[in-house]
Amino acid sequence: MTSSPRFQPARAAGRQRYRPAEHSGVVFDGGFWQSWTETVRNVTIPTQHKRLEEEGFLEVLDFDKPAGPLVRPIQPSGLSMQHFFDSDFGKWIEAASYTLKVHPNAALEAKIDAIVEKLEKGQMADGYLNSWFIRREPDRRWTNLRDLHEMYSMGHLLEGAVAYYEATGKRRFLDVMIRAVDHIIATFGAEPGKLRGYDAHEEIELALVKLYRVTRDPRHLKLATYFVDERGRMPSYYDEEARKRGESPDDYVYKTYAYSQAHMPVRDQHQVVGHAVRAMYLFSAMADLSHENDDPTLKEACDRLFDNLVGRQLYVTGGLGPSASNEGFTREFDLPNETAYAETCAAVALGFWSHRMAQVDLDSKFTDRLETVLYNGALSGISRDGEHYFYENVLESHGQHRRWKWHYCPCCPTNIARFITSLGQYFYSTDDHQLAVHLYGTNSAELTVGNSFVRLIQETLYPWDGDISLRFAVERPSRFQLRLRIPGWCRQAQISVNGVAVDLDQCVTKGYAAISREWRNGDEVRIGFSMPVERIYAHPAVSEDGGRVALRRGPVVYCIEETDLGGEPQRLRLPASEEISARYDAALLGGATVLEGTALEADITDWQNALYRTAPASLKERPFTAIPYHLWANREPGAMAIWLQEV
Ligand code: FUB
Ligand code: ZN
Repeated sequence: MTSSPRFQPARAAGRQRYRPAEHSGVVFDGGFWQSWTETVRNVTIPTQHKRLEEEGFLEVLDFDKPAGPLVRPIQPSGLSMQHFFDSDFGKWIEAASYTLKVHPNAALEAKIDAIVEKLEKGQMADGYLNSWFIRREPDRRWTNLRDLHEMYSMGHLLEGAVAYYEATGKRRFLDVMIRAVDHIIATFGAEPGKLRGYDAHEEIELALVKLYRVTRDPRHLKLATYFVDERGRMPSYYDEEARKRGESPDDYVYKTYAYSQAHMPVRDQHQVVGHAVRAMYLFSAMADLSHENDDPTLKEACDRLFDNLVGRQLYVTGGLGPSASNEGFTREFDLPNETAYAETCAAVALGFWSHRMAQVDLDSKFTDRLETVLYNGALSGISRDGEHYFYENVLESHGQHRRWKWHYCPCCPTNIARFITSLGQYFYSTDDHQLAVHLYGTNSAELTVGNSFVRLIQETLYPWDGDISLRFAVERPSRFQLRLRIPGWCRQAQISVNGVAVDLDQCVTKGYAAISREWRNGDEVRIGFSMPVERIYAHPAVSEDGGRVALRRGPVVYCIEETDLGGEPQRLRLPASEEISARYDAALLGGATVLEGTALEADITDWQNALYRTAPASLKERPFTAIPYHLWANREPGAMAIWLQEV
């Protein structure tokens, strides 16, 4: 076996950092993720392109035609969803490119090339690129960074361009976007004569780091750093910009720049506030920059913010941002279930942030959250058929919630698509001496540890079962340290190497076991994570969940749906002593482990017309089946609940 050029590690800069696996080097050839990745490749990617066409998203690229009527009207903020249509096909190109890298597809490539050709034609001579402003309002470009998403859109195009270049080697799109970045560099910065602004919807920052990792052009890193450092500087650029437009800053629809995490410099922020997706994209860039610039102050800020999110503001599903009014955070411990906004994009972006944190600090507290969103609050955003979606991932429903084919603001479908099509990169990381396994699920992976090429075969029924086999195929004996994440949910773990038990009391640091040895061809590591059904309780300050319990097994959070129960799960009372069992149901939506038990159901038959009475409802036994939350709303519509009353 020789080291293939496809799997060369990216050149490291600054401090040592773990390098995520090349996503294309990890093949899900069985197990849980096989059907999801195939469905996203075969159904989601083509149908999303179809929707983009049908819904007029690609029409915005017809720069040689006069702009047609608006497909999305202007909102009170002055923003139309159409302002950022570029971001949607940017994200779609990114997701499609990840599939292309492993599964070449000339027809798909031609669709992307057609978009790139139009973008190139439409790009202004000075490099500016945004379909809305070029076609509709060229004189208003860069006049409203607070509301109009110009750099957000360019950031997504840039991420798409990097992914397409890495998949195909074609430079055209990348060059278009480098010209757009050159234009931004010429326009924005702290230097005299430049605008001292930054986009209120973060995204360009992390995209620039991705670009920098391809180009190694220090200007790309410097621009990302400038945007992060500038954020929240007072007096606010947005006030100045509003005055220049002849508007009063007081008329800002969202009232506070906390909406955009621009209320104070990022290093001073302690609480996660504002719009959830924006926050997660910003923090992802901060994690990246903490490494690239060897800047511990950004890492410290990220640590504080991460602890605040996880300790006070995160749903049990990994969903985040409870409120629709700001698409984000409200007060700490405010985690309503039925009205949860918990946008799919936000959960996906928490995956991005957690993953980046783990590359600079191998701590399972980060990868635990990556796993939580992966199996719960992000995966719930896409249907089992791969072409229906949730934007809001509520934790409770009375049957009013339905998955949709396309959304008025379809940011989420392409986000979940790019997450799943690049999933391999989240499973493993390496540095010169270590191979870290973050996630479990059947796959075969090709990895580079230092100068050694390693093939790793992971076999498991995870997340339905906690037994995992890792087999090594190495060209020649190779010494490195294997780091294995012990999930935070696991109370009893066993690991052996070639049948010899590993003493976990001696070798676990920050939730990762470390096994150093010379690895030889055929070596096998066996892992056993015990996976009982667990009852989860919320902090007493989460008033919605007082007296209630959620069920979890391994990383998977469960819910009860009306279609299984034959009634509303809100009427169930789960006895504290009730034993709950787990059973694999091969017939359920492609196969899943379900939980079964008997609860008490409040009887409604003897209430006649009374809304209130002096005697409580009588209770009768009711067997129930709970299914993985991510699978809900794939069958008949009906009520659903994660949190159940406990008696
Ligand atoms: O504003 C752009 C995207 O649309 C945001 O990230 C989502 O929350 C949705 O509002
Ligand atoms: Zn979204």
